[in-house]
Parts: sequence; C-alpha cells; structure tokens
Amino acid sequence: MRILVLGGDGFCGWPTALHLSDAGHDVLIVDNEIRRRMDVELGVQSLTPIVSLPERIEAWREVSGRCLQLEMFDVARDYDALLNTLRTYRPDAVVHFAEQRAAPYSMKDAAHKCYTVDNNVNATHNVLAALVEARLDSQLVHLGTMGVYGYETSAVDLPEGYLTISYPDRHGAVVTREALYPTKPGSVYHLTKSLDQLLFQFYAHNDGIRVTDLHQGIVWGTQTAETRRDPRLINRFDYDGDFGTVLNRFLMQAAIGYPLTVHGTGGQTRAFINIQDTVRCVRLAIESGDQVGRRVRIMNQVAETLRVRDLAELLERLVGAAVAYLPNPRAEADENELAVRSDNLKRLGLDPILMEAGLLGESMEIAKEYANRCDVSKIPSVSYWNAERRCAAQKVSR
Ligand code: NAD
Ligand code: USQ
Repeated sequence: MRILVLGGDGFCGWPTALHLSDAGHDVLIVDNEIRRRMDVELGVQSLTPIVSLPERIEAWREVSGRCLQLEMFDVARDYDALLNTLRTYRPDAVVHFAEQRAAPYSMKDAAHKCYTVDNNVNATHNVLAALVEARLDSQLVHLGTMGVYGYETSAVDLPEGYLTISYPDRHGAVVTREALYPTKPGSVYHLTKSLDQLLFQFYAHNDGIRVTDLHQGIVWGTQTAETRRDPRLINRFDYDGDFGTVLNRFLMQAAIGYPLTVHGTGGQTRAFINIQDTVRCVRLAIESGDQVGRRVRIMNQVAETLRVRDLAELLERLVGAAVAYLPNPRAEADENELAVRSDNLKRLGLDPILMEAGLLGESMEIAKEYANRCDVSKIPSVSYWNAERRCAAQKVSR
C-alpha cells in the first residue's frame, strides 16, 4: 500500500513509519518539525540523541534498503501543499499523528491553548476536506486518545467509542440509538481530540470518508524492532514536565535517583500501551481498513490500566526509587477507577505487551545510558490547570 504518515518525525510517528516500511508498504512522511522547535522553545531536548529527519531517513535506507519519502509542510496551515501531496501521491491510507499532543503544554497559557486548538482542529479538518477535494478513497487512521471519555469513575467498562442509548419518544415509546460516548476532556489538548471526533463523524456520514479513530492510552517505552537497528534510528524520549508522560518520566527519574513526581495522591488510573504495540496497532488498523464504512470505526488502543501510585510503588520495590507526593498541577479527580474494552484490536490480532519487571528494566537502561543529557531543572511539571492549582503549588514551595 501507499501510506502517507502525517507527523512522521514524532515519538509515535517515526517508529510507525519504519514499521510500515519494513512491512513492505511505500511510506511518505509529512512533518513540519514543530515538535523539534517546541524543544527549543522549552529549553529541553529528547533524552535520547535524535538526528535530523533527513539523516534518519538516510540511515533507514542504509540499514533496510528501503526509501522513505519526505515532505516538509504544516498540515494545519498549508492546505494547498496537503492537497497537492494527496493528488500526486494518491495514498491508500493516511495516518494522522500531526497534532500538538501534550496536555500540560496545552494548558500553559492562552497562547498555548490557542495554538493547540488552531493546530489540531485545522490539521484534522484540512486532511478531511482535502481527501474530499482530491476525490480519493484513501482511508484515514487517526491517533486519538482515551482522554476523550474523561477520567471519572464509570460504572461500565468503557466501550469502544459508542453507547447505545434508550429514551422515551413524545408518545412514550422507547427509542434506541447509538451515540458517541459522552466526551469529558480534562485539558485543552484532550478537548481538541473530542472536537476531532465530530469532524470524523460528519465527513464519514456526508462524504463517505473511511475513518478509524484509535483511542490510545499513554504510550511508554522507547525503542521498537526497527528503531534498534541503528543508533541514528533511535526514537525520541521526552522526560520534561510538559511532554514527558508519566511512566517514561518515572523510569528516567528512577534511573538518575530523582524522587518520582507523583501528582496528588497518585490515585489516577490510566490506560497504557507500549510503543511496540502502538506501531503494530496502526498497521493492523490500516490492513483491515476495508472493514470501515460510513460509521467511524473507533478502537480503544490500550493494553492495561494502572494507577499512578502503583507504578511509583512498583519502581520503589524494583529499584528502591524514592517517591515524592506533590501538589497536583492539574485539575483532575484524586482517585478514579478505569476499566476499558479493547476487543476490536484484539480481534484483529493484538496480543499486547504488559508491563512487567523485565521490560521496565530494559526501558530504564535507555534512561541510564543517556542520563548525562538530562537537565533536572526541566523535570518539574509547572503548567497549572487554573489559578487555584498554581496557588496551592506556590504555598508548598514557600
Ligand atoms: P509528537 O509530538 O512526538 O509527534 C507529533 C509530530 O507531528 C511531530 O513530529 C510534529 O512535528 C508533527 N506535527 C504537529 N503538528 C503538525 C502540523 N501542523 N503539520 C505537520 N506536522 C505536525 O507526538 P506523539 O507522541 O508522536 O503523538 C502522535 C499522536 O498520537 C498525537 O496525535 C497524540 O495525540 C496521539 N497519542 C499519543 C500518545 C502518547 O502517549 N505519546 C498517547 C495517545 C495518543
Ligand atoms: N502524572 C504524575 N506525575 C508525572 C506526570 C504525570 O503523577 O510526573 C499523572 C498526571 O497527573 C495524570 C497521569 O499521570 O494523572 C497521566 O499523565 P501523562 O502526562 O502521562 O498523560 P496525559 O497528560 O493524559 O497525556 C498522555 C499523552 C497524550 C495522550 C494521553 C492518553 O501526552 O498525547 O492522549 O496520554 S490518555 O491519558 O489515555 O488520555
């Protein structure tokens, strides 16, 4: 297949592009390198040393003999470039990773909120509108988030995108219909993913665009079979307070002896998936794309659910990491239960990697190897969800 990977220089996009290429697909990456510029803005760098995108592509050609094509433009702002790429490349599938994905970054201030909404909603809408204008039957696979469901304890195992609801009509008869699961985003970033869902629903219904929305949990790990093949292919590893996600942050903190930064009581339960399964799931989604019709296919891309406090305690037991319970910069429930259905991907063949001591040790090795690149001043998460959260943190630091 010909596959267009939007956001193919990122943490999930780069290893996915390699995995698809290794599986024999023809891959064209589009990226505007905004993620690398955000590192400059924040004064941080990936813990792992990542080479430039053209160098990565050359390294892949040398080790695999396969060519990745590359175009650099902004999917959210340069509609004409996107349309032209679709018309000339005529992809069978478009994988859309090209969004601002950090909740703390999206909550820093008004400018970051506006950027996140502008970038993410426009990128998604441009892709949909351009697919229609180019008159292509390409399927679209989007990386969405479990966060669209919200993180309040729910009485049900979270279904895959939809709820069947029943209510009395005006004559008292019961009407049953399917609806998108009520969305309850916890940050401006998660809000954009909720807005994306409506865009997909509209274009699938109105124009017959075939869309798969992968509601992915928090990704952990760094390397995949393909990125291990050469040091120049190494994946990025974010550990800073904006882009670092909880388990990778904890692994890096444990590796350098920094007390694990648990927010609040650590009672938040979240869904997780290893990066090696991210790339497999995207391939499974693409290769089963002929199953998608005018109803958006939503699949929960999740391996397991775990409580943040339990993750910290696991590392405390395994490697003697110290744990620091900090005022939570985010406005989120102190404790929540979470159970998730992920039958769709399992039916397609996903046999997910689960977190266990050996794997955590392997991931920590990466963190140890590059510990000298860590700037500890960038570890604290100082993006506050609201003024109340900012005041609480300032009181403690006084
Ligand atoms: P990332 O920030 O590492 O990668 C995103 C890539 O997209 C970057 O290379 C960036 O330069 C590019 N990009 C962003 N906006 C663009 C634009 N307008 N035009 C062109 N390129 C643009 O993020 P990631 O961790 O790889 O996440 C990819 C997707 O997966 C996101 O949509 C995110 O919401 C989703 N996701 C990620 C996680 C996770 O834990 N990392 C979990 C669930 C879902
Ligand atoms: N947390 C800590 N300590 C830390 C970092 C985070 O206790 O040092 C807590 C947070 O308060 C939160 C939980 O861990 O309760 C998860 O935070 P996170 O930063 O790991 O994940 P999140 O902000 O939800 O975002 C990440 C990705 C995002 C993706 C989402 C999937 O950045 O792109 O959509 O995971 S999900 O969480 O399932 O919505």
